[in-house]
Amino acid sequence: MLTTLHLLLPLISLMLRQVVSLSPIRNKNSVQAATEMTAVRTALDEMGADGSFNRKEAAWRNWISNEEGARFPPEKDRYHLYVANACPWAHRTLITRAIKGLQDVISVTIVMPVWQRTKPDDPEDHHCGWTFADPEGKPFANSIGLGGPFPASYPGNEPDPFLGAKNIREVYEKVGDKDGKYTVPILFDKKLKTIVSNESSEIVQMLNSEFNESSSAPELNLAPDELKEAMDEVDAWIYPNINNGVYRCGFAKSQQAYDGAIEDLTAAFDRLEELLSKQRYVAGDLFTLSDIRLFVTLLRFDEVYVVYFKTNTRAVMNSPTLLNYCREIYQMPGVADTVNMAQIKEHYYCSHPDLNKFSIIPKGPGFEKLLKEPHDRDTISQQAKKQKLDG
Ligand SMILES: N[C@@H](CCC(=O)N[C@@H](CS)C(=O)NCC(=O)O)C(=O)O
Ligand SMILES: *[C@@H]1O[C@H](CO)[C@@H](O)[C@H](O)[C@H]1NC(C)=O
Ligand SMILES: *[C@@H]1O[C@H](CO)[C@@H](O)[C@H](O)[C@H]1NC(C)=O
Repeated sequence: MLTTLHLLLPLISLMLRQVVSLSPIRNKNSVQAATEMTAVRTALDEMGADGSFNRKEAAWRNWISNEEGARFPPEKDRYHLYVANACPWAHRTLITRAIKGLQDVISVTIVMPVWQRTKPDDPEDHHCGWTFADPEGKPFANSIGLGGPFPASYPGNEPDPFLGAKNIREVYEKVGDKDGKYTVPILFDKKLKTIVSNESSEIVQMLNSEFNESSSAPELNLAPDELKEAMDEVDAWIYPNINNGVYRCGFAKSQQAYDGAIEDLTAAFDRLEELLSKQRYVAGDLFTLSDIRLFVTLLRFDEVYVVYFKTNTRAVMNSPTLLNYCREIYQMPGVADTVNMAQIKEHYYCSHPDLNKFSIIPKGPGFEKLLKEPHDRDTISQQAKKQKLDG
């Protein structure tokens, strides 16, 4: 009994961290939830022994900017992305980088899919997180010693090229941050050896607008002024009910919480279907960052969320409208290269043993194959063609 508890407590705290880390910034309910759950670290913890208030260093929210004298100017080959294939927020930075043709301008390291202990030599420290490939490492099991064995490296996942960090936690620690949640994506400055930003919604805006000089698609604006209002409007319901809605279903710990989340998700799914049957993209006739944000969740929906997060009231493959919408985006130049469904599945199904003790990965419907078939979205709007996304 005691041993079971010992095993469970770190898992429960891991789960709480996960829920918090995936909470939306704008959703009121989740902000409340996050406040409750981050009680471990409040302003009171920032009081020094003498009663002084020592504010913790702010989260990493710097901007790469073209402006004269900027600390982070948009130089070619200066910046790096640390990402995970599974993480939807990291994925949107990869898609934006691809669509803006910045593959030769911003380098990338992809961490391993399955979370591992980040301080394996410290028996008191149970934190699990993103780890770099270790070509000499031994295969491992999940964090309760079951499942796997998972290889310690894959081709395409590499050790940390700059700091020699073993995991993402060490990247944060090496730039002086012992405080945070150790999240991806990270936009890293190779020159100043520091983190520029760890907030994907801001990273994608920088990639969209600050690298025109080295971008192969400088004229393509993924956040055009005339659609900004429409983007904010759709993001405001898509984010809490779809992007984060799937997590609210998956990490619910009461029937009541799940029932509320699945109802919101189902209604938003139907609303999307309706919207996209009349309109080519979520914010209007032009493809925007809001579509990238939606796509990363729809891509994971049938293979992961329907099963793992119990979002089984709907499926993308049963919705011709949403399936065709996903096909169009998947087929945009460079996007398919950013999709690694094997690692998406391996991460989710194997990183939270409390949801899937033995880390068995379900076979799934073969969703990615469906995305390679022709789409019918040209029939929806003519104006969208002008944007020349189809090459
Ligand atoms: N708001 C952040 C969220 C990033 C985030 O939550 N990443 C997750 C993976 S999808 C993570 O790295 N979690 C690590 C942890 O919770 O310890 C963004 O959009 O960049
Ligand atoms: C980013 O870094 C800050 C500072 O350590 C941390 O508090 C935060 O949890 C990290 N992740 C996100 C998504 O902000
Ligand atoms: C880069 O190009 C986009 C699209 O034409 C434009 O909206 C944006 O303002 C440009 N950025 C800069 C810094 O000039």
